[in-house]
Amino acid sequence: RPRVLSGIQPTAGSFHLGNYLGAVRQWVSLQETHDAFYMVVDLHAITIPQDPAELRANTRLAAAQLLAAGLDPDRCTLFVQSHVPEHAQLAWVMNCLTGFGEASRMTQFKDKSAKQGADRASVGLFTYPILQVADILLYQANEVPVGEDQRQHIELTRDLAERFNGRFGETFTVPSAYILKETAKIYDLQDPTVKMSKSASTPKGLINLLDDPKSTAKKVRSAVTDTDTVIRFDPEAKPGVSNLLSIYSTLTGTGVGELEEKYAGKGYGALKTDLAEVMVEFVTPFRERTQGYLDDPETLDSILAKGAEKARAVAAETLAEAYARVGFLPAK
Ligand code: AQP
Repeated sequence: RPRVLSGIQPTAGSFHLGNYLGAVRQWVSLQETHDAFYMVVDLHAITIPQDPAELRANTRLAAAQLLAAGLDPDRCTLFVQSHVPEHAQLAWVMNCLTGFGEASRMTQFKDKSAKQGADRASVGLFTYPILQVADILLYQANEVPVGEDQRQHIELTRDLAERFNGRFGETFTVPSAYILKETAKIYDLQDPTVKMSKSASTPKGLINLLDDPKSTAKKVRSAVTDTDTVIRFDPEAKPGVSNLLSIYSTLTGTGVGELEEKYAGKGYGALKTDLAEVMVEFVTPFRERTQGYLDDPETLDSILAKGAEKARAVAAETLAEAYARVGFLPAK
C-alpha cells in the first residue's frame, strides 16, 4: 500500500471548515486505500506562544476531533508529534541542508511573521517548514494530503529529499502533494477572496466545527455573495457563491452542476438556508462524537500511545538510516 502522512495543529481548539474539507476529510478516505499516518503536530504549535495547560487540552481535543471525523485507529496510525522524538532529530539534519534564502522564501512564514511583527516571530516559526519536511520524510510518505496553502512546503520537502538522496545516497521517498481541486482552498464566508483561517478570518467568516450549530447556521445565512442573483459556479466572477457551492457539494456528495440546476431561478436565500441546514446536520453529530472521546480521556490517551508506538517503529528506522548516511558514528 502506498503511504500517506499528514498533520494538524492543536492550536485553535476547534477545527474549522477549511481544515476539515481541505485536509481531514481526505485523511478519512485515504485510510481505506493507503498505509496512513496522521498526527497532531504539537511541536509546530509552539512556534507561536502557547499556554501549557491549553496546549495539552487542545492536543487531546484535536485527537478527539480526528476520531469524530472518522479516523479509525485500526485503519490508520494516529499519534501526537512530540511522542515521537525522531521528528525533532531529523529536523536538525534537514535544517543543515536548507539554504537560508530558500527558507526565507516560504510564503507562510512571511505571512505569519508579518502578523506577529518580524522581530517577535520565533526562529521556530522560521524553520517550521523544515520540521514539516522531517515529519514527511521520516515515514517515507508517497503522498501528503493537505490544502493548497501547504503546496510550497511539499515542494520544499521534495527538494530536500532529492538533495539528501543526491548527496548521501538514496534514502528518502520523494513525496507528492495530494490536493483535491474542489476543496483545496475553502474561503472566508465574509471575504471570499481570502482563505478561511483561524488567524486571518473574522469570527463571522470562520466556521468552527465545534461552535453552537445555531451560530454556524447564522453565519452561513449571512455569508457574503454578490449583487447578482444567479447561482452559478464561477470562482473568478462569483467567489462567494462558488465557495458556498463547493462546500455544499462536498458535504452532500451532490455535483456542483446538479446544485446549479436545483437552484436555477431561486435566490441566494434559498441556497444559504439549505446549506445552513446541511451544515447543522453535519456539525451536530460531529460535536457529540468529539465530546464522547473527550469524556473518556483514558481511552483517548491509550489510542495515542499505541499510535506513537507504531509511528516510532517506522520513524526510528528511517532516522537510523539517515544518521548513518550523514556519517554520525553509531552509538555502541
Ligand atoms: N481554508 C482552507 N482551505 C483548505 N484547506 C485548509 N487548511 C487550512 N485552512 C484551509 C488545511 O488544513 C490542514 C491543517 O492545517 P494547520 O494545522 O496548518 O492549520 P493552520 O494552517 O494553522 O490553519 P489556518 O486556519 O490556516 O491557520 P493559520 O491562519 O494560523 O495559518 C492543512 O492541510 C491545511 O492546508
